[in-house]
Amino acid sequence: MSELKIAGNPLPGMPWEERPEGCKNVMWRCSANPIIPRDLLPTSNSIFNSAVVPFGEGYAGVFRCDDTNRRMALHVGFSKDAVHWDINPEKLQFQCDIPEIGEWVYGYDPRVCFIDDRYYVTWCNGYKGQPTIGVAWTTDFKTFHQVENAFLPFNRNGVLFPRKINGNFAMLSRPSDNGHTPFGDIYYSESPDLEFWGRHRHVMSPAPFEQSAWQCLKIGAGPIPIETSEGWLLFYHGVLRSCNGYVYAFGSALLDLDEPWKVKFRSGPYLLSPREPYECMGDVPNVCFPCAALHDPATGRVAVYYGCADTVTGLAFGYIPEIIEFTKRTSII
Ligand code: BMA
Repeated sequence: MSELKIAGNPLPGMPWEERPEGCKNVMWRCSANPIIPRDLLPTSNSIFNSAVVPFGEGYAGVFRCDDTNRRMALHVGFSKDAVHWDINPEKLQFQCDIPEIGEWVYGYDPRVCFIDDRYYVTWCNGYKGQPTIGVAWTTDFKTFHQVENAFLPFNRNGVLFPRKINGNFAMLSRPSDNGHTPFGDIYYSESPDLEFWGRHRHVMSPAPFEQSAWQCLKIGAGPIPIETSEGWLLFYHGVLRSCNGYVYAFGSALLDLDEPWKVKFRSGPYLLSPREPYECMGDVPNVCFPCAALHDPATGRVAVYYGCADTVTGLAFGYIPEIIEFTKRTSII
């Protein structure tokens, strides 16, 4: 482990707090949680399941802001410190040359991924009212160019890898249905041009409940995977169905670098599960839903952004080497 290599640009100014005294957990919550309140915008009912990246001298992001009609929309935001955000009250409007694809229905749970020279946004996009994976790119977070939907409905949790694999764009996704899907495996697909997707591979299924119950109903990729010499570090959410409804927690996996559909290790215990009031109370109680991470390769620090109870946004910290060690030590594979 001492020779662990972590890819990525230096990010010494990223949000960070040391592990609180007495805390024995692998990841811990930011003391300022929830860092984004539900009503930051005059018209927002909730701001959660959102994506942030380093941009210019600071940070930019694409945020899921449901309005007080309870319509799901995406908004652009900027920040100097990645903790305090200015979110544009106007919703994000994509430019699209394909009229049928550009017809906005709804959008939610965005991810943002920098590849080569631009930022790609993927999100759950309503196409004729059914969920699939929308794709767009931007260089300036002002103009967003929407391209073809990646997959047929029904699909959610489309997460790009931060570099091409085998010469192709690569994406994880979670085929689903049009409701509150009570099943779900993670799949991998490749595309030479971000338009035609194929080479679909199965990555992983929910875990047997007697082995790891928090992830026994369905699973879905979270933030953009982080490249390390031990494999791609993937944070993913898992769902348990209790007598009170679904419970969303998250854990970690290590995927093979060249064949990322091969899972090398997968954590048995969760890293974070709803227990704070803002994770347990809200529009959908008991949800910790990670969609983005910032990390600094030199220090190994990682900050994970996660939606809390489908209402507000929280931040959790950890050290990548410790998370990798935990993933291997507790692996159910
Ligand atoms: C999923 C998505 C997420 C949400 C979660 C819990 O199906 O809708 O946006 O956080 O359910 O409600």
